[in-house]
Amino acid sequence: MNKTYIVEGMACDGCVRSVTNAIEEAVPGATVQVDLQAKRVSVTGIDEDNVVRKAVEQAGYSYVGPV
Ligand SMILES: [Cu+2]
Repeated sequence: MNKTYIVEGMACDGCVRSVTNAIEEAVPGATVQVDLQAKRVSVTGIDEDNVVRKAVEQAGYSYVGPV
């Protein structure tokens, strides 16, 4: 399943990389795309929102929820 989440606290490309890496590590085979301006993180191949929430929070950002 492909889902898009709102994530707050990302300020630069480094943040984008951190969030992308955290989610891709937590969800094997997932592809992550981040729209920094829109605070949107799109994830392919995701079944569990909680996995994304944990990865985002552990990387130090604020998980708001699915769009
Ligand atoms: Cu940053």
